[in-house]
Amino acid sequence: MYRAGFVALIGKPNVGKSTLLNAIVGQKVSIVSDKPQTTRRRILGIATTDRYQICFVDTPGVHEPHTTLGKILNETASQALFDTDLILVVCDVSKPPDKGDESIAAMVKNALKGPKATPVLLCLNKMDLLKAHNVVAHVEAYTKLFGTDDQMMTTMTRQHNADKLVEMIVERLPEGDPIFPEDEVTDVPMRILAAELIREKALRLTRQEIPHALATVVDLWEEEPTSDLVRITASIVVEREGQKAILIGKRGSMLKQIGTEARGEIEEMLGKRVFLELFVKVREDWRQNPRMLRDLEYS
Ligand SMILES: Nc1nc2c(ncn2[C@@H]2O[C@H](COP(=O)(O)OP(=O)(O)OP(=O)(O)O)[C@@H](O)[C@H]2O)c(=O)[nH]1
Ligand SMILES: [Mg+2]
Repeated sequence: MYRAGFVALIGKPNVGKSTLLNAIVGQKVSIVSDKPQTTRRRILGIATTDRYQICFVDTPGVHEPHTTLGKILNETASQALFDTDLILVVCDVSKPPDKGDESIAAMVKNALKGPKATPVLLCLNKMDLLKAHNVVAHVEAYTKLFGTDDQMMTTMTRQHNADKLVEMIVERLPEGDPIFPEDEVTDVPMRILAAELIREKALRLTRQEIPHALATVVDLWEEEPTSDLVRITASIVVEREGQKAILIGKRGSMLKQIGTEARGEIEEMLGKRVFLELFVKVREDWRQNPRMLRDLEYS
């Protein structure tokens, strides 16, 4: 019997939700970085086989919000818990649960108040960083906090136990036909995926205090009718001149590298040649500005 359904991914920032989604979908649909709050929108990632279709909904990591953007991110995450077939809570098992995990447990509990008995499954990730003497205590603490013994320990960066986790997910999905066409992997428009890939490269290549203050947007997307060339103009938005200087780098070297790496992945994604032009703009306090957040399509 075919099984298909939606799986909401929920957890603190940086625990590996997007890594999990990409690993199981088998393609990068959600960007990954070692900085918290990498995911900023709801991202659908679809894994289809001849037995099942898992429709993952990746969400921003739930955190204590300090900005309007932060509040929008948390809201996006909590909405995903309603109207889903399974809640997959991702935790960093190398550390014991903290206040952040407690507030996620409260969110999950709240979402389960409705008439639908949505199953909850725990993915205890970053097993590679878990010390042997902490295994029992951490596993017990997480299963107790979320009120379920249904868990799988994983190392998603190496796809360790990913197949076992998939089987546990599939067992909990409703029987039914595929929801999306089998060749579809996401509902995120190419233009936004391209902007996200640029943001990923910028996050990865820059250090310092840039991450939260960085956004990317595609301003222009032109497909040449006579060739397979796509012309893309995009902006990287930061909050301060100092951040702009870091992103541009010495004689433009940083921006050039971001552009080269992003272009390579965008070309791969589109199967077309890409001409990518990048600009860096300073918009003070864009994370607090509802209009800017709308322009960036975060709300
Ligand atoms: N050691 C280790 N690192 C991991 C594992 N899974 C993910 N990571 C790393 O953890 C970091 C965060 O991964 P993401 O997938 O972006 O985390 P996220 O939960 O989506 O984060 P947000 O989008 O910010 O909420 C990246 O540097 C990953 O490479 C794992 O199993 N072990
Ligand atoms: Mg993420």
